[in-house]
Formats: sequence, structure tokens, C-alpha cells
Amino acid sequence: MKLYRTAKGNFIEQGGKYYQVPEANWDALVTHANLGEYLGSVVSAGKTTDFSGAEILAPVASQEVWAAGVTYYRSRSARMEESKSAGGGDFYDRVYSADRPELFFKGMASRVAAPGTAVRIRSDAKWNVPEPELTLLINSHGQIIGYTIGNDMSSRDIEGENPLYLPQAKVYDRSAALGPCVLIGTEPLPKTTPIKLEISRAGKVEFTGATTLAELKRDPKQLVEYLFRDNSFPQGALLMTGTGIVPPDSFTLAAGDKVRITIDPIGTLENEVIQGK
Ligand code: DO4
Ligand code: MG
Repeated sequence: MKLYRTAKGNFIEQGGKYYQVPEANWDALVTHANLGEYLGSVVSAGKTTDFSGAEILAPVASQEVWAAGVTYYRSRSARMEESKSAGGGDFYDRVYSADRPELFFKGMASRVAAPGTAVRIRSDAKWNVPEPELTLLINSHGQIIGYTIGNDMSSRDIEGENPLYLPQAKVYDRSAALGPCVLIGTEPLPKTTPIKLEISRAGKVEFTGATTLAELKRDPKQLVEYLFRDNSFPQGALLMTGTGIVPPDSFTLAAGDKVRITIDPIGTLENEVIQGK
């Protein structure tokens, strides 16, 4: 069952049919005592609707968006390389194998781009990449209630210059995209689940990459446990689980590029890239 947040309210898609959710408030859905059961009852009522033309919004309202880092070996190695001359490489190796994961605050809804809208490159950054990440939707009790797709846009030159610049490399207007929907479910996704990234420029594919959840070193539940340690999230939270796809060091995003991230059971998140205002 997929849940869409749209400008016309919330919709469920199941078996190719769409159902409008009576509860129009996204925060109320995320904090619902039993979301799966509630949405199931909407489907069982059998009142289908026309979904075409609904403007799809990012699946976030009052939730904080957080991100985990260096959860895939590929991310560890890329970060060690980019921060070598700044003497920061060792930190990435250490966090990859430490018990405590790297978790950082990515922003609120105001920083997040909806599907089909623009993500941004910082105006003062020269080396930029999208980061395709399985993203967890978590309720106020710290339970994973669904899965969406996240793009953790990153400025590699800024984070590589000094690891203390990480918040500037990661958090700025339109530095994240989420969507297009939430796959509702509390069970972990299979380890074989593929995550795919395609970047095209002027109609030509510039980069493709793929990984699977088998490469994710951390258990999503363990990431959530750390996030909720000494933090309360009365409206729930979203947590990006890290990237396992990093384009070669010679690659940087450019304005006009199209980023497509596909996680099969969820869908495809597509955004165009802009730089500056
Ligand atoms: O430590 C820097 C950020 C890492 C990150 O965002 C990732 O691995 O996805
Ligand atoms: Mg990331």
C-alpha cells in the first residue's frame, strides 16, 4: 500500500486503484495509533477515486528530517578520499566501524523539494552530488511505519575541505528531496531491494549506479534507536539511511541535470537540479 501526500489531500494506491484518505492532515496520519490498520480500512471501504492531476508533495509536514552517514563501504571510501588532504579521512573509517552511527540533522519541510521540483546546488560549491537513500518514516514511538526515497544533496568540496563544514555541505534550501510516496509497512524491506541512480544531462545519461540494501551496514531499527535516544519526536521523523552510490570523483552535478532515484517497491523520485536562486 502506497500513501501519497498531494495538494488535494492524502491518497492510497493499492493494486492500481486510488482511494482518498478521509484524514487530510499529514501529521495526524504519521502520529496515528495504527496507521496500517486505518489505511487498510479506507481501502476495504472500496470507494475509489481519480488521482490524475493531483500535485504530489513531499511526504513531510512537521517532521524533522535526519540523515545517517557512512553506512555503506562506498560512502566511507569516497569520504576518506575527498578529505585526505584535510586530514579528516580517518574519521570516516572510524565511524564506519563504530557502534554509534553518524546521524545529522538535515532540515525541516522548508528545505525539502517535492517530486518533480528542483533540488539545489549551493552557489558557493564546485563539486556536488545527489545521494540516493532509502528513507524511513518513523512515528512518535520510534516505530518504522513506512519507507520513501530520499536525495541527500551534498557538496563534496565543502565537506572534503574540513569535516566540521558538514552542516554547510548538507543543509541549505532545497538540499533534500523526498517522495514520491510512502510504502506503508513495518516489516524490513528485503536485503535484495535495489537502489538505482540515473543522472542525465541535456537528454543524455551521464551516470548510472546501483546498490542493494545488502550493502547497508546498519540495521535501520538500530539507526532509529540511536536517533530516538534522548530525542523526542512528537510529530514523528524521517531518517535517510545513507548512500551506497557515489559517482566517480571526476563527476559533479550541473544546473539542468535530471536526477532519477528508483527503489522498486516504492517508485521513482525525479528532480531537476538548479544552482543559485
Ligand atoms: O559524513 C558525511 C555524510 C555521509 C552521508 O551523507 C552518507 O554516507 O550518505
Ligand atoms: Mg547521505
